[in-house]
Amino acid sequence: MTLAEVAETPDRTAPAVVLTIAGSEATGGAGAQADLKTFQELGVFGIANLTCIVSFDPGNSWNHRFVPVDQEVIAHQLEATTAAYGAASGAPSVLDTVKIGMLGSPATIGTVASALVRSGFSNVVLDPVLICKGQEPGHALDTDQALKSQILPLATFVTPNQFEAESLSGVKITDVETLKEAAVRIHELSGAAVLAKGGVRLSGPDAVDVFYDGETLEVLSAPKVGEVAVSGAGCSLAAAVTAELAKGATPLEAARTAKSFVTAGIRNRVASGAPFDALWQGGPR
Ligand code: PXL
Repeated sequence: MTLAEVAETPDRTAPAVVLTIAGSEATGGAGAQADLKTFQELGVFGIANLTCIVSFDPGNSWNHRFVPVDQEVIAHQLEATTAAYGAASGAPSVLDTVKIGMLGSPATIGTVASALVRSGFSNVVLDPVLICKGQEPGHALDTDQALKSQILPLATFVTPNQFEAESLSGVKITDVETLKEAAVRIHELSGAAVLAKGGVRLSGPDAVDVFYDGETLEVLSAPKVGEVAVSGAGCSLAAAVTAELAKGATPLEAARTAKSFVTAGIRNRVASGAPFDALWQGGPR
């Protein structure tokens, strides 16, 4: 349908449009694939612009094999997406909400930061992927630094896991109280709403996350489903926040919906020949 035809169809409601700028994870558990599946389940039109391709190595303890997408190709994807759905596109649903996943290199961070500044999105949800399962903490300090200095200040919502929350806040996280301290500190540094994820990593019977937006401090808690982290949980949580914000939810409502979406997805997780299960976004159905 052309834009002119869309304008002539009175009862048609265009879905909210959302973009993820993220990496591909070949087995489909994490990254852009998890984001797109989450977007579809939550009723928004998802677009993925790829920053890198990750293929786990079954012959080497399932470690990451990481290949960056060429900077020009990243810029071209962002250019095409903005021309089709950005503020000046004339599209019925303007792209106003973006999720940032794995960027992977200082060069990509620079390319994406420039595009974000140009586009002026209202909602920028940052999943600050500093570490993935199987990686050494701090394996790429230049990338961590670039993310903190160039992308974090542009974020309106940030979803760090325990390691990332420690790295961003400088607070050592051992329990819910220190998770709260870290969330408050990250809000003060960034101005963003923060959903700091304790997940299965904090001891106790519940998977506990902390929301803080400068006004409301809320502990989101659900009984743990097993003791092992599931692939795609972090990506899907941030993607669900993104979808809900695009549909008009407040940051706190978006955080609550995302938490229950991810809990249901973990309950219905998918096992494979890999040593970790994958979250199933169709779980809530
Ligand atoms: O879960 C973090 C993550 C994000 N994006 C990509 C990944 C991973 C972890 O494996 O591969 C592309």
